[in-house]
Amino acid sequence: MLKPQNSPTRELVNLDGLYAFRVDHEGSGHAEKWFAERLSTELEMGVPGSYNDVFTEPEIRDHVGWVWYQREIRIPRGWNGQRVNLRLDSATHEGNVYVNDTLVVSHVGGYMPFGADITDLVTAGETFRLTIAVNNTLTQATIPPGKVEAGANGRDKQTYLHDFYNYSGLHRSLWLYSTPETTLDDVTIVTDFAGTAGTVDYTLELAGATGTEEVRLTVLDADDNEVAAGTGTSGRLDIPNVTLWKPGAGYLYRLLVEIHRAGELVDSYTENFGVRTVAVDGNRFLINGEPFKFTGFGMHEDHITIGKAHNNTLMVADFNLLAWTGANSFRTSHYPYAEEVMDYADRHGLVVINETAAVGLNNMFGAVFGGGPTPTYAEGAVDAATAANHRQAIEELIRRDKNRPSVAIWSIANEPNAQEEGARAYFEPLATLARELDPTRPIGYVNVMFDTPDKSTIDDLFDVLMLNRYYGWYLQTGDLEAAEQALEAELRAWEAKHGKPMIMTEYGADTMAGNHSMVSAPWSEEYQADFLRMYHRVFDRVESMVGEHVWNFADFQTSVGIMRVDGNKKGVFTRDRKPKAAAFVLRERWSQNAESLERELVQSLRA
Ligand code: BDP
Repeated sequence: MLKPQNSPTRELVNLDGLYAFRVDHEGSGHAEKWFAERLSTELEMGVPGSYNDVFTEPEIRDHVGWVWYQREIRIPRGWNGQRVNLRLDSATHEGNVYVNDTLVVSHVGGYMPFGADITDLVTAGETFRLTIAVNNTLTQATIPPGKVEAGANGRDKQTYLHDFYNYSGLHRSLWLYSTPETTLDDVTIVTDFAGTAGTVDYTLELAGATGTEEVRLTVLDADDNEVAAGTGTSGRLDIPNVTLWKPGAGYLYRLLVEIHRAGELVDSYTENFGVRTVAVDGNRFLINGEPFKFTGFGMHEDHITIGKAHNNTLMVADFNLLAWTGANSFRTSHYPYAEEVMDYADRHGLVVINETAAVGLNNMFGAVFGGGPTPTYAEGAVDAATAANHRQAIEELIRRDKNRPSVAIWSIANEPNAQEEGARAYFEPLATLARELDPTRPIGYVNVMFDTPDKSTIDDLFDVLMLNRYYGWYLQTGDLEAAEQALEAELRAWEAKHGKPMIMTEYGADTMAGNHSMVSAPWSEEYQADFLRMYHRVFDRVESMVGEHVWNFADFQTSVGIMRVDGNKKGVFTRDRKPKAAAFVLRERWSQNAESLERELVQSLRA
């Protein structure tokens, strides 16, 4: 689904704001048709926002099941004769959307946009009642998976095999938009270059076409100059003297698609793109044919009070901290991020490892989070139902983000069980699917510390090896000498087995900001700094290491447990974005990189 936009033929109305809000404690809202009348409630909730930290009652914070949002919406008067559409940028994790009494769309999966054409149910100039029911339940079939049990207090209790808190609600923007009867439905752009000549292969899908349309394409550069033009629903456009999209210099072109019929413009849509290539060559990761080393973080969409809501100001602040450290990339751990985040990365030349929400497909974590290890790939655990939702997660992510130059790798799962029988049968079709959907980008999955080279059975299915390792934290706690040896030994074993580029997608130590130690004891700022320095020494000795993403950019909220004190404290910044000592270690190591990127940017601007 294309991201809605204003254009000469389309109008866009943002529906963010305050909504009437009701928690469905009894799970009776659908049967009682809460959508059919004004929501009986005094509560209000802001959109976008996670509701969990907004109310004072534990019954709301840890509610498992449905909550309801409602608001009156007026359709602009001028929209007569246009298609009228709704779009939710996400509903975590399941949404039912009603226009007056009618269910117009249901969607499962908490981090993807969805919507509906509501033309037949509304009238231009008049209002309708928009009701959205959102369910945060995670089951063995959902992505990510979880389990619901009866709690001793009579309420349901949600558990899951990932540590970040299950923030819930409408985390991203809602939109009302008009489209013409004949419209651009999808566009796919693949770029390449040879010397100074750039090429743009495009394929369009139209909806409501009569066959008499003429499609015109124009490529505009960043200064609005026309640099290429063509016609037809698929083809190749040539850009002479192309400016490449590069890490640190996110040069964007725009593809303007115009559909004409009988001399009249019926639809107009603009898609941004960058000209660049990504590839794996032996143990190197190449962007535009040049070796690239990832520096940056695994992150979370997580902020005080608003939880997982997208907020543009907080996003810009986070990106400025990233730039300050010299980071050139990040991973959307452990779910797809808001489209505004991806747009920013495209514009500013950040390289993204784009991850699905498939986190916690690993019952070995039962031993860590309580409950004891049970088989992962089994009926009622990770099974055909999980696989179906996992397929959908991959399809939707690639469809949403396929034209983004920032996306360099698709990560189809975080720390799944890769050693148990069943792992290969589960992952082989998913890897094939990702390749079919996007033959242009390397794919990978993120490997957990239990799945050492002697145990893991799925790595050859992927182009890059992404490792999360905690030597010196969960293993050899406090003993960085032993950790250094163990880390190097494992990386060398991987290098021998795999031969492909390796990225450390997580390495980090929990650190209480303000806690200091002469002897560099775990939880102190000194230990976190020494821990990172140790990893960097090892990375610099192992040739196939092409990336380092520290876990985590900032402290983040988690579910309760004996392993966490008010959340995960592996942040290099605190949850309110103050630097720990480790931030300066990274800035020192990566700023060399930042300076060279800056030089490159200045050169490319001069050229
Ligand atoms: C890894 C997970 C990550 C956790 C991290 C940790 O990928 O989500 O937050 O460990 O324990 O297993 O801090």
